[in-house]
Amino acid sequence: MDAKTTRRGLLKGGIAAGAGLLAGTTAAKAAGDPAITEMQPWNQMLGDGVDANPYGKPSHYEAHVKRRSVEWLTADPVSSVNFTPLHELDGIITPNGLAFERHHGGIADVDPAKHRLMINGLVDKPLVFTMQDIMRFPRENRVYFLECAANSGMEWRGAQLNGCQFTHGMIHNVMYTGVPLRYILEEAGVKTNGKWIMPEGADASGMTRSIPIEKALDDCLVAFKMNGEALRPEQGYPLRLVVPGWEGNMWVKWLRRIEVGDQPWHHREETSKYTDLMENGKARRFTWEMDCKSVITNPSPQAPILHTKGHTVLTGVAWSGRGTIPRVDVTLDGGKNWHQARMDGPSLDKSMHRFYFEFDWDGSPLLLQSRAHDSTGYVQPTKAQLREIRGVNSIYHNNAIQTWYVNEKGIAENVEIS
Ligand SMILES: Nc1nc2c(c(=O)[nH]1)N[C@H]1C(S)=C(S)[C@@H](COP(=O)(O)O)O[C@H]1N2
Ligand SMILES: [Mo]
Repeated sequence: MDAKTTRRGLLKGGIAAGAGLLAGTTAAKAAGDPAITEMQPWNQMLGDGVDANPYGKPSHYEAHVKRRSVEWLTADPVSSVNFTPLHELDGIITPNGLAFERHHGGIADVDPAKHRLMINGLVDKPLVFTMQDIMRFPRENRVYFLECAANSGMEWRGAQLNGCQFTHGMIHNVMYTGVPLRYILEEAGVKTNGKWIMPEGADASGMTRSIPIEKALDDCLVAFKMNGEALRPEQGYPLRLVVPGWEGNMWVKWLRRIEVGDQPWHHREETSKYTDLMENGKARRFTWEMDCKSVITNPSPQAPILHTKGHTVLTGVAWSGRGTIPRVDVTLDGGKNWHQARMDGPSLDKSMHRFYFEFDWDGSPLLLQSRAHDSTGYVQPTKAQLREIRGVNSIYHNNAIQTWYVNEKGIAENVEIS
C-alpha cells in the first residue's frame, strides 16, 4: 500500500460515507469560537509600513525556529557546531539563517575587497583572483546538501539526543551560485603530475583538505552565493568550495588558496579527524562520499503529534552523496510492515529530497522509521547492519536508520531498535 493509495482511499472513504473530515471542524461545531466571532487587533489597526524591516525576517511568532547547539558537546563556541532545525522546515531548501554552522576558529569577517584566491603548486601559471575576477567566469546554479561527516555521530552506541535537529541537523541544502572549479584550474593549467588539490581557508583555523583532481575537475564549484544572496559569513563569505556529495569538512569556507600537488597532504582533518576507527584498531581513511540516509522530521521528539487519533501527516528528508533518492519506505511499527512514502518536490542529484506518508493514526504507540533507497540501488542500513561492518568505535559516517517512539499522547522520543 503506498501513500497515494492511502490518501485517495481516505478521501474517497470520506466522500462515500458523507463524514470523516481529513481535518477541520464543521462550522456548526465551531460556532461561538472567539477566533471567529471577535475582531482581532490586526484586523482593527494599520500594520507597519514598507521598510519596517529593510532586510526582512520571520514573524516573531516563529522565534523558536532557530539553530541550536548542545552545550556539553564542545569546549568552546569558536570551535563548535550548531544544528539546523529540520523539524521546523519543509520542502528541500534550508533558509540561509537556519543553515547549521561548523567552524574551527570562529567566523572569519572577511572584507571582499581584500579577499584573494590564489592557485599555486603544480600549475603552468600560478594565478591570483580578486572577487571581481571570479565574477567574470561563467557561473552555474546548483542545489546540493552539505552534511558534516560527524552528523549522527553521537548516536553510534545508542540513542542519545532527543530531536532530529540534534541527531541529524548537521546538514543544510541550498542553491549555490558559483564558478565550476574546473574553469579556474584550467586557467592556471594543471601540470600532468598534478593529481591532488589542497583548498585552504582564510579563517583562523586555516582549514585544509586533500581532494583528488578528478573530483576537482568534475563537479566542484567555487561559490559566492547561496539561495540567491551572498554567502552568509557563517558559511564562508565571500567564497567557499562546494564539493557535491562529499563530507562537509572538505567544503573549505573563506577559500583563499588552492594548491595543486602530486600526492595528498595528510593534514589534521584527514588523519586524526575524519577517519573511521574500525573494530580491529585500524582506521578507514579518505571516506569522502556521504552515504544514503534519511530521517523522519515530523513527528519527532521536538515535534509531537498535537492532535488526537485520525488523519496524520508524517514527513522527512532523505539524501545521498551518490545521486538521487527514488524511494523512501516508512514503518509505523518498528519495521514489521513497510509502506512506500510519497516523494514530493524536486529530485536533484546530491540534494535533499522530501517525503510524506499520510496515515490514519489509531492512537496507539508508534515506532517510526524511514529507510531511503538511492539511485545506485543502495538501501539505508539498520544500526545493527552498520555496526556489523564498522564496529562501535566510529563517530563519522553514521547513516543508520533512526527510530522515534511515539506514545498515545503523541509525545515522541529517540529510541533504538537494532
Ligand atoms: N575555512 C574553514 N572551512 C570549513 C570549516 C572551518 O572550520 N574552516 N569547517 C568545515 C566543516 S568540518 C564543515 S562540516 C563545514 C560546515 O559548513 P557550514 O558551516 O556551512 O555548515 O565547513 C567546513 N569548512
Ligand atoms: Mo564537519
